Amino acid sequence: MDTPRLSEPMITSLIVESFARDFGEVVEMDVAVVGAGPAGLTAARLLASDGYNVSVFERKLSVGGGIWGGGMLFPRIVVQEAARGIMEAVGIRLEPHDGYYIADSVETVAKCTAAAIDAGVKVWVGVAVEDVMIRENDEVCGVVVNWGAVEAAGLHVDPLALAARCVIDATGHAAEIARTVLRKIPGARFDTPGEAVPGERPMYAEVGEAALVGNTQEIYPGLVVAGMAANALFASPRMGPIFGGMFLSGQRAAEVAREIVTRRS
Ligand code: 48F
Repeated sequence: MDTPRLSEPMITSLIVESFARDFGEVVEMDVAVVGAGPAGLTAARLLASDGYNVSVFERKLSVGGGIWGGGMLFPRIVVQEAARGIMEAVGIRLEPHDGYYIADSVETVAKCTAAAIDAGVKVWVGVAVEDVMIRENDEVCGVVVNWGAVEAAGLHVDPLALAARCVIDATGHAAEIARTVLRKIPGARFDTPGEAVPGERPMYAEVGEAALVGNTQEIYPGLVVAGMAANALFASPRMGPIFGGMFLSGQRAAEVAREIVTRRS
């Protein structure tokens, strides 16, 4: 076929129509994952591999969350044996060192993201989740989204709502979705210290990593917390640039989300 002359209106139409088609499939999802860090990307990939309709919403234009910067901008992360299989499943090369494994942070972001997309995850960058949807029983049943740029500019623009059988809060240290539920749903209480979001404890890698998978749970009907958000909820320590727990938490979040989707289908 001859290469067509470049038409700017055609380019615009292709972008708008392709976006509208794909976004139209997201108005009712199985699982909405908030945050494209290691926990969110892993949970989303595993759910999509099982055929679930999964989207990841990421406020920034870049995926990867806290992976990129490794430790203090040295672009390396460290994982433990338990997470080795999850990393190798997406093709990340690991350098072994006495039971620790070192990975390139840029490679980790690229391969986690590519594997998620290949599995069927839709990744929406520049989209912030600013609220959740509820029904009469006050259970979480969707997310409320707006452009990250609208949020950053402080513009008064109404958001759009997207239904989801399960929402995963993988927003990192801020645990934004869990905090929103506590703030906006009267009577919402979590089975956490103080029935609130106490926030993470200071650095203690051994304890923080050990707690993470257990902290990854359905904290409120329809809402799962994963990754650093889970440790923020249970006042568990931070762990810095050891990332095994984040991938394992993503894996656990996918298991919990499957049960929720089954229960609500
Ligand atoms: O912080 P982040 O990487 O979360 P994580 O998966 O991993 C934590 C580690 O990176 C690191 C660590 C390892 O020891 O402690 O911090 O728990 O990724 C969270 C992502 O969520 C996005 C945020 O921009 C980041 O990319 N995010 C946060 N709030 C929202 C959001 C929101 N309301 N809407 C959309 N995206």
